[in-house]
Amino acid sequence: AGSRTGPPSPGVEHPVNTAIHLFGTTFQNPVLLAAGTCGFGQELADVIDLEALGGLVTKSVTVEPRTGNPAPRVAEFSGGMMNSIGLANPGLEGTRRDKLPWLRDHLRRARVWVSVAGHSPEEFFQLVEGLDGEDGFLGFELNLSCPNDTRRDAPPFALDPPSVRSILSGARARTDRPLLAKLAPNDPDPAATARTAEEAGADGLTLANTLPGLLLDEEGRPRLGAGAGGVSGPALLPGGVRMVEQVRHAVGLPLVGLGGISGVADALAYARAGATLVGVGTASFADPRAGEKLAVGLHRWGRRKGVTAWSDLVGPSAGPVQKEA
Ligand code: RRO
Repeated sequence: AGSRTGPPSPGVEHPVNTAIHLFGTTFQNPVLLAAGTCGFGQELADVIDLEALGGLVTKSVTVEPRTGNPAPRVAEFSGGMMNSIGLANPGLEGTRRDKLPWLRDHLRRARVWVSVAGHSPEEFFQLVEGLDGEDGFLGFELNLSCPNDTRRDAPPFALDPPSVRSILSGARARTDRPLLAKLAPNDPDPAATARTAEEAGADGLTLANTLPGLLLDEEGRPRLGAGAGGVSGPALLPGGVRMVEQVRHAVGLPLVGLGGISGVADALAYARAGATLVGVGTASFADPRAGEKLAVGLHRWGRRKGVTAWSDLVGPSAGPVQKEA
């Protein structure tokens, strides 16, 4: 190591630019930690290097604090896991007081999205208005697709185009920060929903949330305390990639792709389909450093393949690297 006469290190001679310029800022790499899987960052700061990430999305914040659904809140199965956390979070005031100051003081390079979830369009507006003036984050991810909201006895807003329109346009009128809309994976017409969100003022789309499901034990009892829940993990990968691919052709917005990503190949599938940023969620439960490792892995992969910029890989047209070298 360090020989001046040896071959040049490709990493030094041919750096890969994983940086992405988007939403008026720079993401140092495309890897985000998905909402609900990293708390507000602080909870994981002793375990992972948050500053090695492109960014993170906070747990969804509601107007009032919530303790969440009865235990057990998570259950594993062969294709991944299920959760019904039930929006446990410190609420608008608690987030302002206890969470955003930490993010403001500790993160310089990683970009933060605050996820917000309301039971009505008005609650979304209250959250955006109440958080907009604070420091410590880049923009909002509007969670229109939580499958576990027992207070709303209705399909998620993401499956109701008029709700998508009113939440997006109302939020748009209340903030200049970038707005992501998080859609549902069981949307029968994701292209149409995406167009609605785009027209109403979304800056990007997150595709997608967990898929509604139910696990029963041998006696027929639900394995989650709340009954049904949301499926996540490897089982979501093909559906997620397909949704990105469908939406990519319908809108011009940048997409955050997630669902079943753990390794480099998974992230590349989303990128090739059209996702500019990617999210890691369930994989972090098995290995809290999964996101960090993915960022490093993408960098190494690009270097090995001679890719100069991550943005060259983002579909729909195949980028410069189509075949194995
Ligand atoms: O808190 C939850 O149970 C939860 C939410 Br808000 C969500 O958006 N997606 C999910 O799988 N769980």
